[in-house]
Amino acid sequence: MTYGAIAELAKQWVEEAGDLLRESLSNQSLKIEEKTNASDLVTEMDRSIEAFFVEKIREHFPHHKIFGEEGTYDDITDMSGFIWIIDPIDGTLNYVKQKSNFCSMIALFEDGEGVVSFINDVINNDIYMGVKGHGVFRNDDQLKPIPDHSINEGLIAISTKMVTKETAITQELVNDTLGVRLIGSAGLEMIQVLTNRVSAYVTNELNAWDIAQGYMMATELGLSFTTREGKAVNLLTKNPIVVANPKAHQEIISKFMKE
Ligand code: 2AM
Ligand code: CA
Repeated sequence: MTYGAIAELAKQWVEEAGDLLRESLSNQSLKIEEKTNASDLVTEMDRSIEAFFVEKIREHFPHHKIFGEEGTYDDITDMSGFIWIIDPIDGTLNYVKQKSNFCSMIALFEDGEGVVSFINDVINNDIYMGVKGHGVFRNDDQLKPIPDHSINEGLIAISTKMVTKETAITQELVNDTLGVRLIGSAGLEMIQVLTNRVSAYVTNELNAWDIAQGYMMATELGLSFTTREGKAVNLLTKNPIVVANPKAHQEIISKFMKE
């Protein structure tokens, strides 16, 4: 099956999951539990959307491996072969508190390289899709390449933990830009960079399911996506990341290397 054919099939699953998520917003008795702390939540929808994707993948691609936030871990010790990475709801705290600003994401990697990827901006009903060799799309529109520019010409997005735990470098970074924007969903923050609404996204350590989908799309669009040390992302561990156009990316990495 070509990457395009896989994407066509997976797009139907992503659309169906988006419908289920929109319908769930009117559920008054949604079950919510804390994971590690009061700001780290999981709902019955995180679990059921992951189960939905897992069922579809197993049905169509029984030999592919799966790595999902809510507990689907096949025996994955390296990135060889086909691996699906799932974040059923990215920004669960927003899903619960705001009923907006969350997304649903899946990506397929082949031998460590992202080949098909989806980020569904559920409330805006915008599905972002990356297909290796074909580009990145918002619904039917292809995203344009982003002109190289300095961080002082644009906005920066950062993860919330950088504000509370890394104040000095965060202040320095923000002072060099036109301003800072925070959403609280890594997927939607990466979309901001992919659509050139912010120039860069910088984070503390995030898991594979938070970044894999944006990583695939950013790479396809010619953006730089690395750890804060400028090293290649390793999806088998957590990574603090910088994603930006190559010029802004280099400026940000230089700041981290001076720390
Ligand atoms: P999630 O909603 O899928 O958990 C919020 O700043 C961003 O960080 C979201 O993308 C959120 O994803 C992620 N996140 C929340 N808690 C986290 C944790 N303990 N470790 C890593 N990422 C986390
Ligand atoms: Ca999640």
